[in-house]
Amino acid sequence: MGYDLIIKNATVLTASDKYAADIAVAGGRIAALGAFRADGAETVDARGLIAVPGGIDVHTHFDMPFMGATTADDFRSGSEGAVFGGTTTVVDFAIQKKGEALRKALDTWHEKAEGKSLVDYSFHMIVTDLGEKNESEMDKMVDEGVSSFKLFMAYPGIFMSDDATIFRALLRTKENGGMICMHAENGGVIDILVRKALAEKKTAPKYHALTRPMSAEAEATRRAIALAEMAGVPIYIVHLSAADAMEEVRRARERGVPAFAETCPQYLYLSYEDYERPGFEGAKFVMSPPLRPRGNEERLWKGLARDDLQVVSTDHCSFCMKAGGGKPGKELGKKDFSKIPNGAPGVETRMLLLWQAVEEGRLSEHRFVEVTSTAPAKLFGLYPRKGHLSPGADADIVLIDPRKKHTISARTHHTKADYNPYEGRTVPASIRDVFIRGRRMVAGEKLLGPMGCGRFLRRSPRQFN
Ligand code: DUC
Ligand code: ZN
Ligand code: ZN
Repeated sequence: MGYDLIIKNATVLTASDKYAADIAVAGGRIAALGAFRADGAETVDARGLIAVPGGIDVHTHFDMPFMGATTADDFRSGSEGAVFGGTTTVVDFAIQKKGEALRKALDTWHEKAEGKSLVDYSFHMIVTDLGEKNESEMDKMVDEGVSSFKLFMAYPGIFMSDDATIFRALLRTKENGGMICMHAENGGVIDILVRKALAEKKTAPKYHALTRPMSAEAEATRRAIALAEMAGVPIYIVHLSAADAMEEVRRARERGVPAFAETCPQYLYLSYEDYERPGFEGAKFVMSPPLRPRGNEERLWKGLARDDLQVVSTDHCSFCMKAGGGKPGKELGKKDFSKIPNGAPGVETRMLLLWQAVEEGRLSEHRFVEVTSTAPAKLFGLYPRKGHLSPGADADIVLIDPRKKHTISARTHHTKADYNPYEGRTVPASIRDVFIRGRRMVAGEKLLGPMGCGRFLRRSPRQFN
C-alpha cells in the first residue's frame, strides 16, 4: 500500500487508549496504525514523543472589531499561534451586526479567513438581532455548516438578547439541530455596578472584576439552563469562569439535562490577584467573565477532571497593551476600566498549559485529549473526522516532547499580542511537530506550511439531544 507519510515509533495517546505504533497517512487521512516499512514514504521519527489528535479550540476571535479596537491577531497570525501551540482546528465567531442578515456576517468572516488561515477553521454565528421572525436564517446557517450560535446575556445594547429572544433561538435549534452557546453573565446588573463604580471614581482595571461578581455568572448560567430545559434542547455555556456557575451545570447534568460547558486556561491558572499588579498592568487580564479570586481554580480543576466541565477552549481575543499598526489597544481604558477592550491571547498556550496539568496529576492523559480535542469535536459536529487518531480521520497529529521544557514569552510567541498573560512560566513539555491533514506544518521552531492552507470545515448538525 502506498503511504504518503509514516510517523514511526510514536506513543499514540487518545481519549481512551495509549499504545506504541507507527502512524501511516495517505491522502491526508490516517490510513492505519501499526508497524510499517517506509517504502518511499516520507518518514518522521517520533521515538520518545507522544502523538495526540490535533488540538481543537472552539473559541477564538481573530480579526474581531470590539469596544473601539480590533484584535491584534487576524487569521494569519492567530492561526500561526494556534499551529505552533498544537491546535490544528479553530472555531471562530462570526458576528452579526444589528440589522444585518446572518448570511452577510458569514460572508464577512469567510473573507477574513480564506487564504489566510494556516489551520482548519469553522465558525459559530453570534446572533445580536434575531428580529421578529428571522429564525429561518438560523436554519440556513446550519445548512452552511455553521451549526452553533452564540447569544449574550451580557453587554446590553450591544450584544445582549432578552430571555424571550433567547428562548426563540433555543426552540429553533430543536428543529434545525443547531446548538446555542451562551455568554452567561447578568448584563443588566453588571451595567449598574459599572456605572456606580465609575461615579465613585473607581477607574482602575481591578474594578472590571469587582463589578462582575460570581453570582452574576451563576445566576445567568442557571437561567440559561432553565430556558434550554423549557425548550427541550441542549445548551453550551462558553468561557465559564466561576465555580458557582459550574455548580449550576453540574446540578443540571446530574438531573439529566444536556448542559455542557467550557472553561479556559486563564480561569485555571490565573486569578483576581493579577488585576492588582502595579500601574495599568492589570489591564492585560481584563476579559469577560473576569478572573476569579484564588481558590476558585481548584474547584474548576476538580470539575474538569470529573466532567462537570467538558471542554477547555481559550477565548483567544488578543488586544495589545499599546496601540500599534494603526490598531488601538488596551490603553483606551487608561482612565476608565469599562473602556479596556475585553480579551486576552491564549490560543498558542492552551495545549501545553493543559499538559502541565497532566504532569501535576490534575488530569489524566486521556482526559487531556478529551477536553482539548475529542469532546469539542463531538459537541461541535467535527467527529470522527477530527478529534481522534484512528483510520479514516484527518491526519491532524501533534507530537509532544514530554521531556523538553518550554518557557512562555511574548518575545518568542507567534501571535501579535505585545504581552503574554503567562510570561516567564515554564511548562514541562514542548511541541515538536504538527501535521494537518498529513502535511507537516511545524517542525520544531520552523513553520513549513504555506499561509492559507487551512480549510473551512462544514460542521454537522447536532447528533445528540
Ligand atoms: N466574550 C467573548 O466570548 N469574547 C470576548 C469578549 C466577551 O465578552
Ligand atoms: Zn463571551
Ligand atoms: Zn469569546
